[in-house]
This record gives sequence, C-alpha cells and structure tokens, in this order.
Amino acid sequence: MLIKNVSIENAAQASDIRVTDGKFEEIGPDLAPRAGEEVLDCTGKLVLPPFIESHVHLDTCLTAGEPVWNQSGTLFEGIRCWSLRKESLTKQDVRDRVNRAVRMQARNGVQFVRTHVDVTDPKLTAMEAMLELREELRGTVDIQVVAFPQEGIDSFPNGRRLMEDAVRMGADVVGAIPHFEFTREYAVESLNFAVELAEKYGKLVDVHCDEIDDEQSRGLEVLAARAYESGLKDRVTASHTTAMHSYNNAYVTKLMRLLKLSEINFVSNPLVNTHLQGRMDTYPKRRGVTRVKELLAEGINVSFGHDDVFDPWYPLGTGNVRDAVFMGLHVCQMMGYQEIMDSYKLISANAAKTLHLGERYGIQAGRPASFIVLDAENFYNALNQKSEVLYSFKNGRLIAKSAPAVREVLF
Ligand code: 17E
Ligand code: FE2
Repeated sequence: MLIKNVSIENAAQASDIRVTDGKFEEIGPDLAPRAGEEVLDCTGKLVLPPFIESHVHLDTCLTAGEPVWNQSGTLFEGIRCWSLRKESLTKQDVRDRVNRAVRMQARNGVQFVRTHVDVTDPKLTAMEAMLELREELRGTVDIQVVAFPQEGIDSFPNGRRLMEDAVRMGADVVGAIPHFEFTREYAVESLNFAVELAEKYGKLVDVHCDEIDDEQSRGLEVLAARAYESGLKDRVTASHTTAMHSYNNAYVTKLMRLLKLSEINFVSNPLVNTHLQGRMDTYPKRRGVTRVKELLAEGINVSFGHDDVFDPWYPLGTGNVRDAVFMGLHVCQMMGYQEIMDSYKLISANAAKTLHLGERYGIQAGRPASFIVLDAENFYNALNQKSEVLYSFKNGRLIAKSAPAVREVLF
C-alpha cells in the first residue's frame, strides 16, 4: 500500500509512505506506485506515530456515580467510592467497560496503553480480566498492565502477597502508592519492596508517587534513589508527583540532580490533577500539577496521561488523550509556538520511552507500520481545531477511521 502526500511529524515537505507486510518499507518524496498497488492520497495531511495513553485506570473507567458520586472531589473520597464499587466487581463487568473504553481511545488515535489495575482486592478480579483482554487486544491496542495497590502495600491486608501474585499472573509493571501508606516508614518500605519485586521478576516500575498537596510528601526522592542505585533507572516511572508542585524551590534544585542521575520517567495527568488537587486550599488554590516545564528543560522524560475516563476520580472524558495535552499546555504555561507544535511528543515519543516500546514504535523504514493521519496540516492546528483522526493504522492494518464533521455557518 502506498500512502501519498503526507506531512510526517510537522515536516514542511510532503512525503509518501510505502507499507508492505505490516511494516514501513520506504518513506520519501514522490514514490511511484507499483503495478496493482493500493494508493491512498492524503492531500498533505499530518501523519504522526500513534498516540500512547501512558497512564490510565481502565479497571475503574465508566463507573462514575456507582454506587455514589465523589462529592468532595478529593483523591481520598474517590478511593472510598471505588472501594464500594469494588465489592460488586465481576470479570464480565470489567471486560465490558474496558472493551468500551479501549474503543473510545482507539477512535482517538491511541494504539498503546499503560493501565494501572487495582490489586487491593483479595480475588484480583480486575487483574484477571485485564490480563485476558491484554492478550485478546494484542496487535490492535497493545496494553501494558501495572499491578497497582490502590489501598497500599504495607497498609492493606496481605498487600505484599497480592502484589507478588499479580506479577506472577503476568502483570508487566510494578506499582506503589507511598503517599497513601499509614506512615512515612511504610511509604519507604513499600517503595523498597516495589523496586525489589521488579528486580526479582524483571519488570518495569510505575509508582503513583506523592499525589497529594503535602509539601512533606517525599516518596519521589526515595524512588529516584532506588532507581539509581539498583540500576533500573529509566525502567522506573514516577506518576503524578503532584507534591512537587508544592515543594520549595531550594529543595527542588537539590532534588533535580538526583532526578537527572536516576534517569527515571515522569507521567503527569493534568486533567485529573487540576480536578483533584488544591481541594483543601482556600484561595489561592494550587493547581497541583507537577513541574513539567522545568523537568523537560532539564532533559528529563515526561509524558501526559488522561488517568481516568468517567470514574470516581474524574467525572468527564472521552478517552481522548489529546485533551490531556490541551489542558497540560495551559496549566503548565507551555504556550510558545514551538511548544504547542511539539506537544504531540508528550503523548507519543516521550510516552514510548516510558513504556519501553523500543523499535516497535516510530515512523522509520523496517518498523511496524503503525501511524495515524489527522485532518490538519500540522499539530498546532490539529490540537487547536480538535481535528479528527482520519485513519489509525496498526501494523499496516486500518483499526479506526473517522470522517470530519460537516459544520455550516448560515450567514
Ligand atoms: N487512584 C489514585 O490513587 N490516583 C488517581 N489519580 C486515580 C486513581 C485516578
Ligand atoms: Fe493514576
């Protein structure tokens, strides 16, 4: 198949893409069609590597209001609401909701997902369902599963055993939640445990780290130190890190050296953390989003995630990770022309690094032909005009398509 006349990643010059046997065979200007080859003329539209949802909770998605709504809007009330909903969890219930949510994401150009799955459930029902779905969807939407201890590792009955069971069942990534543990000591011990578990089973690490407005929440320095000392380094990710918003600048200056040494990745979730954080403030109210601009300026890898789709922590969302970019650019004051133009990297290349997709990802000859075509000439316009993802190709196969809406102004 020959895809003609596209702008690859905002390039000023048009290119063509030849896809053969599910791989990019050739990329360059003016490729001539072969006899009988299918040709798709994209008339100068933007082609990007597929979007990546680097942080979402698929097991909880589409449950807002069941059985109760989160009235205070805090993370902690969300955890209580979910704890009630968890009691009625069945595999079929998880499967139905996740199948719907993944298709909402796919419709918006997402092809890779890292989902956190709550393992503070003695039956590990959601984990079982998610691992089945990971296999069923492999090659269409590739899912990475995090064993996520929503109610703590050392503060939940048999927390350590549930974590290890989930990893043995096949989870890809080890999680933790230090700011939710009963004590600072438990927080530190739970991080040590998570890193050791990942080392023992050869897994990645992705911690819900300091998702609180407490400037004393210092799980991040522990995680970064362990990542550095263990050599796991960029196999480790710190998600949320909202307390960093509230740290004093002198401490952040000192911390930054360790963060760079450690080579860990960051995931920020601007939609959800502007919603959940600052809830105990009067005015001024903190935004509670980590220091994305400063981390990027130091050469540290950061991606954006949606975090939730219509659940106890976030009552909105259509699974469109571009919404996280739109919000993040505002909240982090990243509104320079080039910052907006390049912001797709926060949900593509940067996220691919966090997920360790390696050579499975990227628009290059020889790699799997996974890419999306947007109804715009560059990402600035695509973001601003909320342009449709016209085509989403995974391994050379069309997995989603949309037509632009027809809107007429009648004056
Ligand atoms: N659980 C949690 O601890 N933090 C979050 N942001 C969500 C679930 C969505
Ligand atoms: Fe999260």
